[in-house]
Amino acid sequence: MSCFDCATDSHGPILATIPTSRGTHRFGGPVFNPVPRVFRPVTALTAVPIFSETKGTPMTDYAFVPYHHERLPEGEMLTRARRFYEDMNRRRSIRHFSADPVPRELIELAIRTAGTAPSGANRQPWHFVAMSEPSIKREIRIAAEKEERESYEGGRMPPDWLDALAPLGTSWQKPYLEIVPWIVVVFAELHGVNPDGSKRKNYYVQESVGIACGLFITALHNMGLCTLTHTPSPMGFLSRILERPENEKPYILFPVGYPAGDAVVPDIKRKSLEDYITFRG
Ligand code: IYR
Repeated sequence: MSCFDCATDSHGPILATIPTSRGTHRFGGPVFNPVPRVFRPVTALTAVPIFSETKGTPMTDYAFVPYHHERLPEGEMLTRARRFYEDMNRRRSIRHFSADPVPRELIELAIRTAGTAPSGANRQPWHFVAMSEPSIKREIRIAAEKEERESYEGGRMPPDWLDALAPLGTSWQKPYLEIVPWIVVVFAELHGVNPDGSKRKNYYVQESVGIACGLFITALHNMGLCTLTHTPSPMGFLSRILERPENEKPYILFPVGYPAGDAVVPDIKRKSLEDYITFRG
């Protein structure tokens, strides 16, 4: 697979020609593969002919617009890159939160940022539920702890897993779920639904949602908030409590807020660069 954004093996002429629901290419090009499509992007209304990377074959109904990019002097690139790395390197997963309120707009901006993630065929297969009501946070805590207790103490987690977690001091107890001002649950949209109710395929769902979550975490850290990537297992209770449709699967739960005044984190080290990098050329 060579192109993540369009999820095709190549941009060759057959895949590059997208038929219209009328069976003819709207720009008068040849129709190689006239499969009717129910879903049409809104931009089809304003589309101009676009040509593939290879041979000038019309390949899409999307309008292509200039990409505006500000090229920075190399010195400034380095300064920004170092500053950003140093700041990101201060990020830690937090398990002790303050109850101090966090404005809703900040949560919204973090979710907006997550929504800028690249995704397979631009399907953007994610849904974010952000909640601050004490009653629902309590309901989630109770349900998460029930599952986690079964995992930690009921034999669902094998001994090697428990051993791996022991130095981090995690347990089935998740009081922070009631303390934090916000819980954000991310759902992966396994498939879309066409207007006629039929399924619309999504592509690279796990990768796409994972990248969106990475951007969410980065955005929170950048705005001075903390979170934890929490994956109570199994997470089916989140679909039920948050009333999400069957085509969405809970992916990660993020408690979001400020750290407690006395928050501690384990003194763990990141791998050194040499351990996870290979340069060639
Ligand atoms: N979901 C459990 C267990 C857990 C698993 C991993 I892998 C961690 O890095 C941390 C915890 C929990 O949240 O406690």
